Amino acid sequence: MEKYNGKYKTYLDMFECALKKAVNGVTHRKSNLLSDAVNYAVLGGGKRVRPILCLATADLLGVDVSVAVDYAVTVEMIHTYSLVHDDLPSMDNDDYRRGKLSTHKKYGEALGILAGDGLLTLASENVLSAISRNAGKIDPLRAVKAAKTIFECAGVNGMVGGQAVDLNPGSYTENALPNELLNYIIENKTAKMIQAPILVASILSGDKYYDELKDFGRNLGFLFQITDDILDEESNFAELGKTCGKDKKDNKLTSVSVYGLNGAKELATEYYKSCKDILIKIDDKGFLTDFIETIYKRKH
Ligand code: GRG
Repeated sequence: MEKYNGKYKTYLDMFECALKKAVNGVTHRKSNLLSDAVNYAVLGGGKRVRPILCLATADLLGVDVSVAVDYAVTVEMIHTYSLVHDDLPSMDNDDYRRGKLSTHKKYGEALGILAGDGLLTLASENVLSAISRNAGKIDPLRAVKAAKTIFECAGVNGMVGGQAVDLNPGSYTENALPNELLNYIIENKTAKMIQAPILVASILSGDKYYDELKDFGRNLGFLFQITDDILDEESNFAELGKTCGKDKKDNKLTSVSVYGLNGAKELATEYYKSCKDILIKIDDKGFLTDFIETIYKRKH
């Protein structure tokens, strides 16, 4: 466990340092409320699951982590923009996030929207700068493919598409069964942005274990969302740092509403086992196996 904690800290410190540099480099050119809102949203907490996945997978595949970290930063910026926008009154309407007021509650709705927009555009700027900066270290075509994968996972055929169906399930194919609809939402809204940082690492390595890692990211994405649904039902504000019990109150389609609490827990166990099986196939040296266990057993 000591070895795991040491590696985890190394990845996290490296990521936080790169993130701060990328955000401050732009937002502190001129201090204003928008800069404050962007900083508040992205530098104030978060589990950093996606960046850790990116760095750990890169490390496992022999990719230079100092190159991978720029992609980890881009993924986290996109992820954070999605949380900021998801909290808006027109979406999930949440007053709290990461244990504090959500960005629009702190800075007002317009700045909440703009902080999200700012993070999304900064994410593009960041990855494009990284491609040119690292041209000597990594084949630019590979670097472009990695960046494109992130935006595909985040866009209309990924997270944004999943969010649209989550907000309006009636817009999905007529007569879809609840579990089909749920799978579509989880696959797109959640799993694609878990897959993205893992696929980036594979692409940067020259596509090592690409298919296996794609499958791993999908299974882990489902595990992540199902544990989220269970926590929404069973946890509390002090643990989660956001309002709980909202899914039930808002009549949301979730793994708990479709399969029941015990059914959701069984499903989480199945996805966890599938993830572990894939990690054996790709010869994980232990870090990812321990990391996914923390996701399976997470309390926040
Ligand atoms: C607004 C385009 C758009 C999309 C929103 C991310 C999202 C899509 C909605 C947030 C609500 C939700 C339950 C999303 C599923 C993915 C998920 C569990 C996100 C929370 O990720 P964590 O737990 O958050 O990694 P932290 O704060 O730790 O980074």
